Amino acid sequence: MSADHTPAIAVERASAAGELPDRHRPRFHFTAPSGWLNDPTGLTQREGVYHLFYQHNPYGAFHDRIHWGHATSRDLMTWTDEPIALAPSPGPDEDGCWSGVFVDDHGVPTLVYSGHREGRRQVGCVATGTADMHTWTKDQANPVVEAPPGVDVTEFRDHCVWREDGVWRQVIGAGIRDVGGAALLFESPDLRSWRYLGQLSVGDVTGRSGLGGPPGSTDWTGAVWECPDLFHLDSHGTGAPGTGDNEGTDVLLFCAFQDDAYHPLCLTGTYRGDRFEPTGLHRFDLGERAFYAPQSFRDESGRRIVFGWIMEERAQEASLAAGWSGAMSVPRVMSLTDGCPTFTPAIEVDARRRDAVEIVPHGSDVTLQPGAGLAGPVGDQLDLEIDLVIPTGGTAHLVLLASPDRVEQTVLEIRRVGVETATVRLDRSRASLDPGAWTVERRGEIPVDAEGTVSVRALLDHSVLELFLNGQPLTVRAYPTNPEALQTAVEVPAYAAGRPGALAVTVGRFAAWRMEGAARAGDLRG
Ligand code: DQQ
Repeated sequence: MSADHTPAIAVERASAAGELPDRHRPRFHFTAPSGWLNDPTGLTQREGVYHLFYQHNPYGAFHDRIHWGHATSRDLMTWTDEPIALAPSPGPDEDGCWSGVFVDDHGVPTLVYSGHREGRRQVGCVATGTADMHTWTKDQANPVVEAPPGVDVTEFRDHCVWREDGVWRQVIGAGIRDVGGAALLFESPDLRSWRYLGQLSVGDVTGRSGLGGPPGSTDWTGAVWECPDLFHLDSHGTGAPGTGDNEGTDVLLFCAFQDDAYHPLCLTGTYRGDRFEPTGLHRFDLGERAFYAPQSFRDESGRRIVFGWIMEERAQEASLAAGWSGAMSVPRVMSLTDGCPTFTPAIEVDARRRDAVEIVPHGSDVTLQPGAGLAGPVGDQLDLEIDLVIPTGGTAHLVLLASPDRVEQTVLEIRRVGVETATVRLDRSRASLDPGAWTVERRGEIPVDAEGTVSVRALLDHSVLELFLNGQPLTVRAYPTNPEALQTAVEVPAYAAGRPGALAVTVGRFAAWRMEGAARAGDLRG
């Protein structure tokens, strides 16, 4: 730890000691010891130890003077706080050390990140670490990469760096005026001197070319791409760009940003030479900004693991009063199903399950007629697995965080609109009586098989809801005011789209667990 970082650690430890109680704070999702957390950065696993760096303001629950927090884990769930890795200091990152990645530079732990100065465009910086990854030294050569001259760049930040054919390559997120978001490609022999190679991929701010929808739509590719992440994914596993054979797909993940857009998307296609040729565009999480700035890495077992920043969806005053803001998602394993990205919580999440309840055991189908429901467990720190069989035209509701009087409740509506398609609608209109809590609805489509099976995995962790619907994630926040808003249920509405004639739904399985808390080692809050 260099001298200019030391005061920040002192602040961090002091604040952690005086943690404020807040029942909306998640327990098994990672949060900063105190203050602000946003993007996951520098994700890696080395000699069995997972490293989670994250965008962090230790001075308060708001985005300012961003540091790199650091935590380590052997199981992806129980984290130990490490010294803050990077803090702003006079020079190209004097107002913030923004997002970036970890790379192993011939044995030297190295961070590539965006230096931020107020009122200026971000620049690429490098810091090297000691073998224990506790002390990081910013490179004298910083900034090492800047926006390329001759390109009308509106924004320029965030890095994905890999080694290919004996040289380093990286893409940096950008916006090109009147064109759209872009991933700009660079090459370097030493991580210090970078040559601009061109646009690896570029979006369409108008949405007219067929790449994504028009402005305002959930797959609009936006004016700026933040947090680009490029990798290969196939049925055998995953690897760095350029490592795949003809099987599988290359993936370019990015966050569409600016104006109405604020959502992660991913392109599938082919990375070849200096270009990425897209064949498909996919939403990365149906919850829009609730799961933002995802970053992935290949762990030592060969899995493609993704973490994302689960931002707050309540008034900022509430976060300031609580003294914390932002949670990390659970680790998600990304794979391909019929060429489309699908996600499941990493198996390590299951290790937190306690007190199993089989409300509908596997194989003993329960048919719910219109107007009927099945009560689930009571709680806000739960893991639910529910298999539904919904007939074409049928609808099921998953009710979460409901108060006994149903004044507050969060409802996921699943409608099978076609033989192989279902729509989901997350209704938060009654999620909370707190006027500062967001009520905006979330919508999307999920694939279903010919039988109409919808497998739901629901992770509830106080205000954090991470839902996986046939492998499609939907992340959302809910902050009910009633501490008894803990009820869960599966229900079939009596009316289909406001008219009689709703269809029965079969519950093939409904299992539930209480989830053990303690995202932080030694935290015994349960
Ligand atoms: N967060 C970082 C940026 C990035 C943004 C700043 C995405 O590097 O573009 O904290 O949430």
